[in-house]
Amino acid sequence: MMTDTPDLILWNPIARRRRSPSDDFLDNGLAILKAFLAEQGFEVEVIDWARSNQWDKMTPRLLAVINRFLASRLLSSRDSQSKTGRMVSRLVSPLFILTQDLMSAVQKYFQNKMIRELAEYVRDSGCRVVGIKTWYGETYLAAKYFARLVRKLAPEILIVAGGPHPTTYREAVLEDGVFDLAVAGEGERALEGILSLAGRIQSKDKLLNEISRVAGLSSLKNIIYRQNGKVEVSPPENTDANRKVIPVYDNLEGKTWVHVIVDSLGCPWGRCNFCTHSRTYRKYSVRRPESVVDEIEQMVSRGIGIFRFAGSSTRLSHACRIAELIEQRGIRIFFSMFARVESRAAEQHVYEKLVGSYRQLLRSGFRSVFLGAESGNDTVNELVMNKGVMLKDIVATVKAMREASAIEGLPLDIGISLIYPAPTMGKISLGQLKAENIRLVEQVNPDSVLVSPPAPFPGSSWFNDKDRFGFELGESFVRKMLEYDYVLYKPLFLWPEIDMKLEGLSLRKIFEECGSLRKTLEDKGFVTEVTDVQFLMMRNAGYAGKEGVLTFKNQTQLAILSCDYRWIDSLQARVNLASMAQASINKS
Ligand code: B12
Repeated sequence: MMTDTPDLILWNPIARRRRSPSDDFLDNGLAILKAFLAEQGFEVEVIDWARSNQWDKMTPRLLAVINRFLASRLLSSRDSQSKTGRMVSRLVSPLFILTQDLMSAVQKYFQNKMIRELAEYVRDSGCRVVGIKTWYGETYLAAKYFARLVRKLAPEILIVAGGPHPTTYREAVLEDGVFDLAVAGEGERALEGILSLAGRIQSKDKLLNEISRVAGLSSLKNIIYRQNGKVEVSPPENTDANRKVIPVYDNLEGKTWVHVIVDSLGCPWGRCNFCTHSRTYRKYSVRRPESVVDEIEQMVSRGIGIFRFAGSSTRLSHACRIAELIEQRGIRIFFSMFARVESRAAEQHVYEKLVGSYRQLLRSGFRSVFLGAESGNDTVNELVMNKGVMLKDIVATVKAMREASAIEGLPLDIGISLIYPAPTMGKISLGQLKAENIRLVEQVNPDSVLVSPPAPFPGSSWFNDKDRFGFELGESFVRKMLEYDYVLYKPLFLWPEIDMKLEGLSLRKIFEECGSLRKTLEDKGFVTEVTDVQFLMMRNAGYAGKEGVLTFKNQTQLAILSCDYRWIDSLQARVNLASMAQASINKS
């Protein structure tokens, strides 16, 4: 920790247990804020808890080992059809729930203790402003607990919430009075403005009044603030990916050495009915390929050789320009990204161009990709999703990727995501939608399928036009969503209900339906719920083929269920070695 008084402490909270082996990637967002603010003369201390050793600190080893033993029995009996298997499951289940409850209680104790110590540290640091990166569920609860403590221990410190949550949920983040301010979207210039004012104005009340006044005049953008008892949002900043600075990582301990690189902000399509990314970034802005590749080179010189593009949906022509430069400069890295299904991909000339583009990407180190397919039914894709692509486009895009991979002789893991169940708007039955989703998966034969339940996020068309899409949202919906913990692998009966229905289905029914599609696909031999970043991790750690994916998935599931993270920790160590080795190839 620091010796000088920081102007700002930025904290990244975590949930009590891991959600995924990729939870502790290097946090580019916080590192960008630190680098940008340092350029403006501010001292920033980043306290990033998303580190493997931090989860270990909250988890009693012995209990985790017992948990792992029970979880492995449960998982193997779940897959067994025999009478003995069912009996084992019946005997082990209550024991497992007991050890899980005990684990949660112990973790909560340690988490609260650590948060209390952090609040004391912040109080004693002399800083005037503390910022919290806020995410879903338990992480959000942790952020609120910390904010309450800071309020009590150091009432003059300004508490600012930022990151994905206020970006999505906006005014709702300030509604219960825990945070003083919030920032929606990019935090660089909003924090610069806040820190400049904090340097001039000593009392917190006066500071808050001044920030609200300036935000009210639109001189400070992206600010969520209170004025006259109401929560207001100042106008959004113009999106410009070229203003991004190169992040500074000052502590790599317990992190996975994969650098998430801003290639673009926003989405080139920006019209999907379920999505809010176009609200976060008002327009699609691409970062100059030279800047992207300069940043890649800098990271490589620091020993990082694996990358993930941050774009919500990187435009293919832009990705190709970056790939071309990577090739020209002779840089050897691996990377993954989200890509968009190409409209009219089935037309011969578009298809051929696609194959060429993906060949170029593969040569520059592209190794895994995720595509939003959303559904296998064209009416749903058009009316419900407004994705701008059809079934034949999805099939042809994946085919082009496979062909490119075969021609270059380079591997590519392809994942597609589906939203199921989805609004049907009376056009099709749920059974038919499910069948068509299965047909789509069979046709494209992806390496992984991500099946997500529908969520009407505030700001999306699904939310704004909920009646038309068949959503019933209660008064507490947004509040509950803020704290909702969407954790894969959690047994269905443990999911709390929320005030939401889709075409008459309660949330639990929605999850049940979603799980049933996942199960059908798994029974048919498809891998589900493995993401592009997880492919990057496992392949670099030496897990090859479908066998490797299944080992990775089983081990991850076991580790996450039991909180015995030794396997994930060793995976991280192998990924880090691979990242370093890849980076070092570039030196010779
Ligand atoms: C790449 C990515 C990842 C990567 C790396 C994340 C990372 N380095 O931050 C991986 C795969 C690890 C990941 C993991 C997760 N992700 Co993710 N991820 C993204 C993605 C695609 C890009 C993020 C990015 O790099 N943006 C660019 C950087 C520069 O922006 P940024 O980090 O948001 O930071 C800026 C602002 O948010 C703000 N800011 C950030 N922190 C703070 C703090 C303060 C105080 C202030 C004022 C401002 C501020 O300023 C920063 C600079 O401009 C986004 C979707 C998207 N396109 O934005 C989803 C997204 C952020 N992820 C999401 C989720 C849910 C997750 C997971 C919880 C998934 C899970 N495992 O269950 C985990 C959480 C990881 C964790 N640390 O706990 C959600 C967040 C939703 C929410 N409201 O919480 C998003 C929006 C995707 C979605 N569902 O639409 N993710």
